Amino acid sequence: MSRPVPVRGVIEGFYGPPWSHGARLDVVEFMAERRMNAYVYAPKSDPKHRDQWRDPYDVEEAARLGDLAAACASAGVRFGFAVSPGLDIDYGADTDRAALAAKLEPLLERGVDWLVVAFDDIPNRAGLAAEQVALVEWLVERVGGPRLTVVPTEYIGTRPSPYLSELGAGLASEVDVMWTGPTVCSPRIDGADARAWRAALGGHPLLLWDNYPVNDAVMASELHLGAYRGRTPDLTDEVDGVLLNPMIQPHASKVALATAAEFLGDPAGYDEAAAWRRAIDATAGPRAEPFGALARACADGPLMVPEQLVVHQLVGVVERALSDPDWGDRLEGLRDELTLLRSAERAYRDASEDPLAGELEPWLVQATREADAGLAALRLVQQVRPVATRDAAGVGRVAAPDAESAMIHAFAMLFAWTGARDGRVVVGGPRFALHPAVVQLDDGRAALDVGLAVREDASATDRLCRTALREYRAWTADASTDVTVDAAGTSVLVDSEGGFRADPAVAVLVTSGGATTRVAAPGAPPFRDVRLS
Ligand code: LTM
Repeated sequence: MSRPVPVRGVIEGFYGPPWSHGARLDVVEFMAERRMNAYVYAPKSDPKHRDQWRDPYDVEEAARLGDLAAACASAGVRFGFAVSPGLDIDYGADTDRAALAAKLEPLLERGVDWLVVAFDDIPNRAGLAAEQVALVEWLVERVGGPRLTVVPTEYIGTRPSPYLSELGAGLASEVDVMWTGPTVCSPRIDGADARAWRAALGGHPLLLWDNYPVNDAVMASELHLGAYRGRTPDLTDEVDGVLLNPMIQPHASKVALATAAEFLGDPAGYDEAAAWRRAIDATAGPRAEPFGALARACADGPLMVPEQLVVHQLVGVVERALSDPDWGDRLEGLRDELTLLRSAERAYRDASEDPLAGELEPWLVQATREADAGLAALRLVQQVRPVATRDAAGVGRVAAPDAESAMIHAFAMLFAWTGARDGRVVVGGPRFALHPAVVQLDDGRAALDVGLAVREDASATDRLCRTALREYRAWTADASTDVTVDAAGTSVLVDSEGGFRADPAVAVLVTSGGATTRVAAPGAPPFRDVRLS
């Protein structure tokens, strides 16, 4: 039996420019509308959260945090404040303990009742767990009532380790502990993973720090616009909370947040595809259609391999249709998807009032480049095939491939492809992308999972351009100028201008060299074609 996860929300815990105050308020409202109930302030790049954790917030900063806490409270969202002192704290030193207390007390006075002490992303060493335990014990005594959550230094995996045993045994049983799943950005997490992790820690309440859709550090070239996925309903029975670490782009993060809200509120009833459509509508409003095309082209990331992208699947359809006389029909799905993708940049061009416009800009520019290259590749595929147009009466015009026109299209594709390959952000699958895939070895030590960490040569555009070039090269080996038209087994007369007439009820087969195209009446190739004008 899976139940709604009790604590569900966001931990703003990424590296990179922290969100603006306005964006935080907007996301909190968006979350609350979807019955998410927790927000933790933990931006790694707020110096006073981590690098200079001892420095108190000034009056203005403290007021803004107070305002955020109040906004959370009035929206029914629990506000947590995180401090990350592990880079240089002397755990036992009275001065550092006093600095920590001085840092937290003004927040407690403003009503903050959830503190998160984060010890992630610091070097591990023998004795560290005991020192962290002693500090947290002191903090529990010092601050009393507030709920305390610890992000341990080892926060990934499913296996025991000396650090985890010592930490779990030492922490007071009510202190909850965070975990990111089997790896940092975990593609799959299930109930057994959570049970194993809790056992490694001796049974503390468990909060999943879910690193999706986060795109910081090595992932900054990716925009994770896919739906929340890869978490099984039985996971939700094993954790006390799930907090998503969002992207550097707050508004674009709403796609993941909205879908996660649906899953976490009703894990067994989650319909990923329907939730994704709703999330795209809610995120993009009047621009949902072009934004949806961008989302489909940017849905890959740690939770989804690029080969599952719609564009990759449609390239597969084209590849399988290359020797099919109906290649034109099979190509239309990809043509339409790329045309829509290409329209996205235009849709956001005069949209300075829409905060998504600025966030999406590099990806919109790249989407245009990828779509241009992909469409040029499809046009080249058409150029090395015979084509015909027919009207409703069956009157038509036919053309064989033309060497000059085919070469012009080959060059056009190469230029467009160069433009796409010069881009630095990922749309339609990465040419080279990294994910921080730290995992546990059997003995609990940390290691990199190279298979998860590196994604190479997974661009749908590259795949399509290579296919088109292979087709062009194959045509050059057998570049016939002849063209024949066949209607139900009977050869049709073609005049010197390429004109012909055949029974409109019959689809004709147009053949040149080794390629054949079926053309109904009325009918035309997928792209306007100079050979027919
Ligand atoms: O995940 C945790 C606990 N810590 C950091 C996050 O701050 C960071 O955003 C993610 C993704 O890069 N990886 C981490 O290790």
